[in-house]
Amino acid sequence: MEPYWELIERIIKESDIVLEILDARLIDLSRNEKVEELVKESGRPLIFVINKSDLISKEFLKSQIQKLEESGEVIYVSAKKAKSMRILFTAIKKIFKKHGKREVIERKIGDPKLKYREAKGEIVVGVLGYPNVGKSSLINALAHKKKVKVSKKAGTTHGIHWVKATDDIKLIDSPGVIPLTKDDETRYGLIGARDSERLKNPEVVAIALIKLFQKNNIKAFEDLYKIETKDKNTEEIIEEIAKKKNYMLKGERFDEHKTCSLIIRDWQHGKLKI
Ligand SMILES: Nc1nc2c(ncn2[C@@H]2O[C@H](COP(=O)(O)OP(=O)(O)OP(=O)(O)O)[C@@H](O)[C@H]2O)c(=O)[nH]1
Ligand SMILES: [Mg+2]
Repeated sequence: MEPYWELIERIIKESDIVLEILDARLIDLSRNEKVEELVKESGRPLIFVINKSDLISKEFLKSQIQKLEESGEVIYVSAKKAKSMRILFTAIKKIFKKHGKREVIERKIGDPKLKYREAKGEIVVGVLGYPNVGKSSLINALAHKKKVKVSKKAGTTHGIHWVKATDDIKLIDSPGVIPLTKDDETRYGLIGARDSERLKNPEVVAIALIKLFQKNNIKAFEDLYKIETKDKNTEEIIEEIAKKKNYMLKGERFDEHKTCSLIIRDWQHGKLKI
Protein backbone atom coordinates (compact mmCIF):
# COMPACT_ATOMS: atom_id res chain seq x y z
CA MET A 1 0.00 0.00 0.00
CA GLU A 2 1.25 3.50 -0.84
CA PRO A 3 2.44 5.58 2.15
CA TYR A 4 -0.45 7.96 1.61
CA TRP A 5 -3.05 5.28 2.16
CA GLU A 6 -1.13 3.96 5.15
CA LEU A 7 -1.59 7.38 6.72
CA ILE A 8 -5.32 7.30 6.03
CA GLU A 9 -5.53 3.78 7.50
CA ARG A 10 -3.75 4.98 10.61
CA ILE A 11 -6.22 7.81 11.07
CA ILE A 12 -9.16 5.43 10.66
CA LYS A 13 -7.65 3.00 13.16
CA GLU A 14 -7.20 5.72 15.77
CA SER A 15 -10.75 7.03 15.32
CA ASP A 16 -14.00 6.05 17.03
CA ILE A 17 -15.99 7.74 14.27
CA VAL A 18 -15.00 8.89 10.79
CA LEU A 19 -16.40 11.91 8.97
CA GLU A 20 -16.22 11.99 5.18
CA ILE A 21 -16.48 15.64 4.20
CA LEU A 22 -18.26 16.18 0.88
CA ASP A 23 -18.82 19.28 -1.24
CA ALA A 24 -22.55 20.11 -1.30
CA ARG A 25 -22.26 21.28 -4.90
CA LEU A 26 -21.01 17.93 -6.22
CA ILE A 27 -21.81 15.31 -3.64
CA ASP A 28 -21.26 12.20 -5.75
CA LEU A 29 -18.03 13.41 -7.31
CA SER A 30 -16.58 14.28 -3.93
CA ARG A 31 -17.12 10.80 -2.48
CA ASN A 32 -14.03 8.63 -2.42
CA GLU A 33 -14.71 4.93 -2.89
CA LYS A 34 -11.38 3.83 -1.44
CA VAL A 35 -11.86 5.80 1.78
CA GLU A 36 -15.37 4.46 2.22
CA GLU A 37 -14.12 0.92 1.66
CA LEU A 38 -11.35 1.30 4.26
CA VAL A 39 -13.77 2.73 6.82
CA LYS A 40 -16.20 -0.12 6.19
CA GLU A 41 -13.47 -2.74 6.67
CA SER A 42 -12.50 -1.10 9.97
CA GLY A 43 -16.06 -1.31 11.30
CA ARG A 44 -15.95 2.36 12.31
CA PRO A 45 -19.20 4.30 11.83
CA LEU A 46 -19.08 6.82 8.98
CA ILE A 47 -20.95 10.12 8.88
CA PHE A 48 -21.30 11.86 5.51
CA VAL A 49 -20.85 15.55 6.24
CA ILE A 50 -22.05 17.69 3.37
CA ASN A 51 -20.17 20.95 3.73
CA LYS A 52 -20.41 24.30 1.89
CA SER A 53 -24.19 24.00 1.95
CA ASP A 54 -24.28 27.82 2.04
CA LEU A 55 -23.35 27.73 -1.66
CA ILE A 56 -26.39 25.82 -2.93
CA SER A 57 -30.16 26.14 -3.03
CA LYS A 58 -32.43 23.68 -1.20
CA GLU A 59 -33.85 22.44 -4.52
CA PHE A 60 -30.42 21.57 -5.83
CA LEU A 61 -29.56 19.73 -2.63
CA LYS A 62 -32.76 17.69 -2.73
CA SER A 63 -31.98 16.51 -6.25
CA GLN A 64 -28.63 15.13 -5.11
CA ILE A 65 -29.03 13.54 -1.72
CA GLN A 66 -31.40 10.62 -2.05
CA LYS A 67 -28.75 8.11 -3.08
CA LEU A 68 -26.47 9.19 -0.28
CA GLU A 69 -29.15 8.93 2.39
CA GLU A 70 -29.57 5.30 1.42
CA SER A 71 -25.85 4.72 2.16
CA GLY A 72 -25.67 6.06 5.71
CA GLU A 73 -25.92 8.90 8.21
CA VAL A 74 -25.95 12.25 6.39
CA ILE A 75 -25.76 15.78 7.78
CA TYR A 76 -25.66 19.15 6.01
CA VAL A 77 -23.43 21.88 7.32
CA SER A 78 -21.48 24.98 6.47
CA ALA A 79 -18.19 25.74 8.16
CA LYS A 80 -19.31 29.38 8.02
CA LYS A 81 -22.38 28.85 10.24
CA ALA A 82 -22.39 28.41 14.02
CA LYS A 83 -25.66 26.46 13.90
CA SER A 84 -23.94 23.77 11.83
CA MET A 85 -21.51 23.05 14.65
CA ARG A 86 -24.34 22.12 17.02
CA ILE A 87 -25.73 19.77 14.36
CA LEU A 88 -22.32 18.16 13.96
CA PHE A 89 -21.71 17.74 17.71
CA THR A 90 -25.16 16.21 18.18
CA ALA A 91 -24.59 13.72 15.35
CA ILE A 92 -21.16 12.73 16.69
CA LYS A 93 -22.52 12.10 20.19
CA LYS A 94 -25.51 10.14 18.89
CA ILE A 95 -23.37 7.87 16.73
CA PHE A 96 -20.85 7.41 19.54
CA LYS A 97 -23.58 6.27 21.90
CA LYS A 98 -24.76 3.78 19.35
CA HIS A 99 -21.38 2.28 18.40
CA GLY A 100 -19.05 2.91 21.34
CA LYS A 101 -15.27 3.17 21.48
CA ARG A 102 -12.99 1.81 18.77
CA GLU A 103 -11.72 -0.98 21.05
CA VAL A 104 -15.31 -2.16 21.46
CA ILE A 105 -15.91 -1.97 17.71
CA GLU A 106 -12.83 -4.10 17.12
CA ARG A 107 -13.88 -6.65 19.73
CA LYS A 108 -17.25 -6.78 18.03
CA ILE A 109 -15.67 -7.51 14.63
CA GLY A 110 -14.05 -10.56 16.29
CA ASP A 111 -17.29 -11.55 17.98
CA PRO A 112 -20.36 -10.16 16.18
CA LYS A 113 -22.71 -11.38 18.93
CA LEU A 114 -21.03 -9.21 21.54
CA LYS A 115 -23.68 -6.97 23.11
CA TYR A 116 -21.41 -4.97 25.39
CA ARG A 117 -20.87 -1.45 24.27
CA GLU A 118 -18.78 1.07 26.07
CA ALA A 119 -19.48 4.62 25.02
CA LYS A 120 -17.58 6.54 27.65
CA GLY A 121 -14.65 8.91 27.62
CA GLU A 122 -13.10 10.89 24.86
CA ILE A 123 -14.49 10.57 21.33
CA VAL A 124 -11.84 10.54 18.61
CA VAL A 125 -13.16 11.73 15.26
CA GLY A 126 -11.16 11.27 12.04
CA VAL A 127 -11.88 13.88 9.37
CA LEU A 128 -11.30 12.72 5.79
CA GLY A 129 -12.16 14.02 2.33
CA TYR A 130 -10.75 15.37 -0.93
CA PRO A 131 -8.51 18.44 -0.93
CA ASN A 132 -10.32 21.73 -0.41
CA VAL A 133 -13.71 20.38 0.72
CA GLY A 134 -13.31 22.23 4.03
CA LYS A 135 -11.94 19.66 6.50
CA SER A 136 -9.67 22.11 8.30
CA SER A 137 -12.33 24.86 8.24
CA LEU A 138 -14.82 22.56 9.95
CA ILE A 139 -12.26 21.52 12.56
CA ASN A 140 -11.49 25.15 13.39
CA ALA A 141 -15.20 25.95 13.59
CA LEU A 142 -15.79 23.00 15.92
CA ALA A 143 -12.89 24.05 18.13
CA HIS A 144 -14.02 27.73 18.07
CA LYS A 145 -10.44 28.64 17.24
CA LYS A 146 -8.07 28.74 14.30
CA LYS A 147 -6.08 25.66 15.23
CA VAL A 148 -5.19 24.36 11.75
CA LYS A 149 -4.28 26.11 8.51
CA VAL A 150 -7.02 26.86 5.99
CA SER A 151 -6.64 28.29 2.48
CA LYS A 152 -8.24 28.61 -0.92
CA LYS A 153 -5.46 26.46 -2.35
CA ALA A 154 -5.97 22.70 -2.56
CA GLY A 155 -3.42 20.61 -0.66
CA THR A 156 -3.02 22.92 2.35
CA THR A 157 -2.90 20.32 5.12
CA HIS A 158 0.12 18.03 5.34
CA GLY A 159 0.41 15.13 7.76
CA ILE A 160 -1.84 14.41 10.72
CA HIS A 161 -3.02 17.08 13.17
CA TRP A 162 -4.79 16.37 16.44
CA VAL A 163 -7.17 19.06 17.64
CA LYS A 164 -9.04 19.13 20.92
CA ALA A 165 -12.51 20.51 20.11
CA THR A 166 -14.15 20.08 23.53
CA ASP A 167 -13.29 18.24 26.75
CA ASP A 168 -14.66 15.02 25.28
CA ILE A 169 -14.11 15.36 21.52
CA LYS A 170 -10.76 15.16 19.76
CA LEU A 171 -10.50 15.60 15.99
CA ILE A 172 -7.87 14.39 13.53
CA ASP A 173 -7.23 16.64 10.52
CA SER A 174 -5.75 15.00 7.44
CA PRO A 175 -4.42 15.93 4.01
CA GLY A 176 -7.03 15.62 1.23
CA VAL A 177 -7.41 12.07 0.03
CA ILE A 178 -6.25 11.35 -3.49
CA PRO A 179 -8.26 8.87 -5.53
CA LEU A 180 -6.60 5.66 -6.65
CA THR A 181 -8.39 5.71 -9.98
CA LYS A 182 -6.67 7.34 -12.93
CA ASP A 183 -6.00 11.06 -12.74
CA ASP A 184 -9.37 12.50 -13.70
CA GLU A 185 -8.67 16.16 -14.22
CA THR A 186 -12.27 17.20 -14.71
CA ARG A 187 -13.24 15.68 -11.38
CA TYR A 188 -10.29 17.35 -9.65
CA GLY A 189 -11.19 20.70 -11.15
CA LEU A 190 -14.88 20.48 -10.39
CA ILE A 191 -14.49 19.55 -6.75
CA GLY A 192 -11.64 22.02 -6.31
CA ALA A 193 -9.10 19.36 -5.44
CA ARG A 194 -6.78 20.96 -8.01
CA ASP A 195 -6.51 24.74 -8.31
CA SER A 196 -7.61 26.30 -11.60
CA GLU A 197 -4.11 27.46 -12.54
CA ARG A 198 -2.72 23.93 -12.16
CA LEU A 199 -5.23 22.35 -14.55
CA LYS A 200 -3.84 21.27 -17.90
CA ASN A 201 -7.22 21.60 -19.62
CA PRO A 202 -9.32 24.28 -17.97
CA GLU A 203 -11.53 24.36 -21.10
CA VAL A 204 -12.90 20.89 -20.37
CA VAL A 205 -13.66 21.73 -16.74
CA ALA A 206 -15.26 25.09 -17.61
CA ILE A 207 -17.53 23.41 -20.18
CA ALA A 208 -18.59 20.81 -17.59
CA LEU A 209 -19.39 23.67 -15.20
CA ILE A 210 -21.42 25.59 -17.77
CA LYS A 211 -23.39 22.42 -18.49
CA LEU A 212 -24.00 21.90 -14.78
CA PHE A 213 -25.43 25.43 -14.52
CA GLN A 214 -27.46 25.01 -17.71
CA LYS A 215 -29.06 21.99 -16.13
CA ASN A 216 -29.63 23.42 -12.67
CA ASN A 217 -29.41 27.18 -12.35
CA ILE A 218 -28.33 29.14 -15.40
CA LYS A 219 -29.67 32.35 -13.89
CA ALA A 220 -26.99 32.36 -11.18
CA PHE A 221 -24.37 32.00 -13.91
CA GLU A 222 -25.86 34.79 -16.05
CA ASP A 223 -26.14 37.10 -13.05
CA LEU A 224 -22.50 36.71 -12.04
CA TYR A 225 -21.13 37.45 -15.51
CA LYS A 226 -23.95 39.79 -16.56
CA ILE A 227 -24.54 37.89 -19.80
CA GLU A 228 -27.42 36.26 -21.69
CA THR A 229 -26.95 32.59 -22.55
CA LYS A 230 -30.23 31.77 -24.30
CA ASP A 231 -29.67 29.88 -27.58
CA LYS A 232 -25.89 29.98 -27.10
CA ASN A 233 -23.60 26.98 -27.01
CA THR A 234 -20.81 26.64 -24.41
CA GLU A 235 -18.17 28.05 -26.78
CA GLU A 236 -20.31 31.14 -27.42
CA ILE A 237 -20.97 31.56 -23.70
CA ILE A 238 -17.22 31.51 -22.97
CA GLU A 239 -16.68 34.07 -25.75
CA GLU A 240 -19.40 36.30 -24.28
CA ILE A 241 -17.69 36.29 -20.88
CA ALA A 242 -14.28 36.98 -22.49
CA LYS A 243 -15.73 40.05 -24.23
CA LYS A 244 -17.31 41.32 -21.01
CA LYS A 245 -14.01 40.93 -19.18
CA ASN A 246 -12.00 42.18 -22.13
CA TYR A 247 -9.90 39.03 -22.20
CA MET A 248 -8.88 39.49 -25.82
CA LEU A 249 -5.82 38.39 -27.75
CA LYS A 250 -4.37 39.92 -30.91
CA GLY A 251 -6.67 40.02 -33.93
CA GLU A 252 -10.28 39.61 -32.69
CA ARG A 253 -9.47 36.36 -30.90
CA PHE A 254 -10.58 35.91 -27.30
CA ASP A 255 -8.48 34.35 -24.54
CA GLU A 256 -10.31 31.10 -23.96
CA HIS A 257 -7.79 29.70 -21.51
CA LYS A 258 -7.92 32.77 -19.26
CA THR A 259 -11.72 32.93 -19.40
CA CYS A 260 -12.09 29.25 -18.53
CA SER A 261 -9.66 29.62 -15.63
CA LEU A 262 -11.74 32.53 -14.33
CA ILE A 263 -14.96 30.49 -14.41
CA ILE A 264 -13.27 27.63 -12.53
CA ARG A 265 -11.75 30.00 -9.97
CA ASP A 266 -15.14 31.64 -9.34
CA TRP A 267 -16.62 28.19 -8.79
CA GLN A 268 -13.81 26.91 -6.60
CA HIS A 269 -13.83 30.07 -4.47
CA GLY A 270 -17.58 29.99 -3.98
CA LYS A 271 -18.47 33.07 -6.05
CA LEU A 272 -20.60 30.97 -8.38
CA LYS A 273 -23.45 29.54 -6.35
CA ILE A 274 -25.75 26.86 -7.68
N1 LIG B 1 -18.53 29.02 1.28
C1 LIG B 1 -17.89 28.12 2.03
N2 LIG B 1 -16.56 27.98 1.94
C2 LIG B 1 -15.95 27.06 2.72
C3 LIG B 1 -16.67 26.24 3.63
N3 LIG B 1 -15.77 25.42 4.24
C4 LIG B 1 -14.57 25.73 3.74
N4 LIG B 1 -14.65 26.71 2.83
C5 LIG B 1 -13.54 27.31 2.04
O1 LIG B 1 -12.93 26.27 1.26
C6 LIG B 1 -11.51 26.48 1.16
C7 LIG B 1 -10.78 25.24 1.61
O2 LIG B 1 -10.95 25.05 2.99
P1 LIG B 1 -9.97 24.13 3.88
O3 LIG B 1 -10.58 24.03 5.23
O4 LIG B 1 -8.56 24.59 3.78
O5 LIG B 1 -10.12 22.73 3.11
P2 LIG B 1 -9.39 21.32 3.41
O6 LIG B 1 -10.38 20.26 3.11
O7 LIG B 1 -8.80 21.32 4.77
O8 LIG B 1 -8.27 21.34 2.27
P3 LIG B 1 -6.85 20.54 2.22
O9 LIG B 1 -6.12 20.78 3.52
O10 LIG B 1 -6.18 21.20 1.06
O11 LIG B 1 -7.15 19.11 1.98
C8 LIG B 1 -11.21 27.72 1.99
O12 LIG B 1 -11.15 28.83 1.10
C9 LIG B 1 -12.41 27.83 2.93
O13 LIG B 1 -12.66 29.16 3.34
C10 LIG B 1 -18.10 26.41 3.71
O14 LIG B 1 -18.84 25.73 4.43
N5 LIG B 1 -18.64 27.36 2.87
MG1 LIG C 1 -6.86 21.10 5.33
